[in-house]
Amino acid sequence: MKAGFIAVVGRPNVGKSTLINKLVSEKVAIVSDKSGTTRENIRGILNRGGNQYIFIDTPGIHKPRNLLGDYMTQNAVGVLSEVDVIMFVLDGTVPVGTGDRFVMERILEAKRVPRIIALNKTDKLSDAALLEKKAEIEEKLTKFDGYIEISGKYGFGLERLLAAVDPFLEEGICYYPEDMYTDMPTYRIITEIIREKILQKTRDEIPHSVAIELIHTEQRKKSADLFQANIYVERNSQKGIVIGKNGRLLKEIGTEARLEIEKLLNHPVYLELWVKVKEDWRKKKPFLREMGYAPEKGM
Ligand SMILES: Nc1nc2c(ncn2[C@@H]2O[C@H](COP(=O)(O)OP(=O)(O)OP(=O)(O)O)[C@@H](O)[C@H]2O)c(=O)[nH]1
Ligand SMILES: [Mg+2]
Repeated sequence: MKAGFIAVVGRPNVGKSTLINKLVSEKVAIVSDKSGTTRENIRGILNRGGNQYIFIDTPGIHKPRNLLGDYMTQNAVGVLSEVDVIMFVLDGTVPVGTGDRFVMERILEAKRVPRIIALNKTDKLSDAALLEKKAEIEEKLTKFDGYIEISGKYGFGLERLLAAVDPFLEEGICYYPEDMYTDMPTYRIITEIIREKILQKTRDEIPHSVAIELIHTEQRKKSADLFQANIYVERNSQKGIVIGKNGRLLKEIGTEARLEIEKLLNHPVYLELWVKVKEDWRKKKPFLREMGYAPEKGM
């Protein structure tokens, strides 16, 4: 048995969470087309051919503008020295930019561990574009220990990704039971599912301004489980948007989240949602802690 921790890092929105879900064939992390979807480190575990790969999905590394942003970037940067391999994910559909270089600098500052570049979203690139991209990366970024071309969305190149990681796994060790694919507690998966539906249906500042708190749960054998959750936004105007005309949007969010939670639990569910305003909560430490965004949490 060989096992190891692989930090999956990069700018926001490059496809880290999509990649990890594909690798472990389970929805471990929520995904959206908005930057800043992932807010904390999440482990996705893959057991394959006697190897245990523990992928750590991380928030997109960026220059923070509030305490939540600090927390997110600290989570991601904090794992860089603790893992066996760093997988630096780039979005192949956009030029290599200052955001990528900012991530690279954080990687280079960390304790020396093997570093691999994974060029993602290659399903959108022609062979010629792939060659150009490789040259651009060689020119603009420091040389790493490996370079692979992948598509997390469609699952291209994942065998090569695992093969690139294999030499750095540790012999004779196994960290998790074989049937475990994440360390996320169920209540957290549930609040994340609700947040994902809101992210997918709103835009501008709202995706960044939402936090979910599970306030009451009742597990019942013979009838549907009950989950009650608060959706926090930062302003009154955002509350109106999330609720929508005649409560339509909130209802849609609730239905989609409920269906997914039922699938997760394999049990019928009642989901009750309330939208509440907590002014500027992303700048308020006590509230961040209440929402589980507590700085002392590590890898
Ligand atoms: N075409 C294409 N799109 C992809 C691929 N991987 C991810 N995407 C899309 O890119 C967007 C961002 O994906 P995420 O997986 O949420 O990205 P992330 O890096 O985890 O983003 P943050 O959590 O915000 O840092 C989504 O719209 C995905 O569908 C890919 O391989 N090909
Ligand atoms: Mg993510």
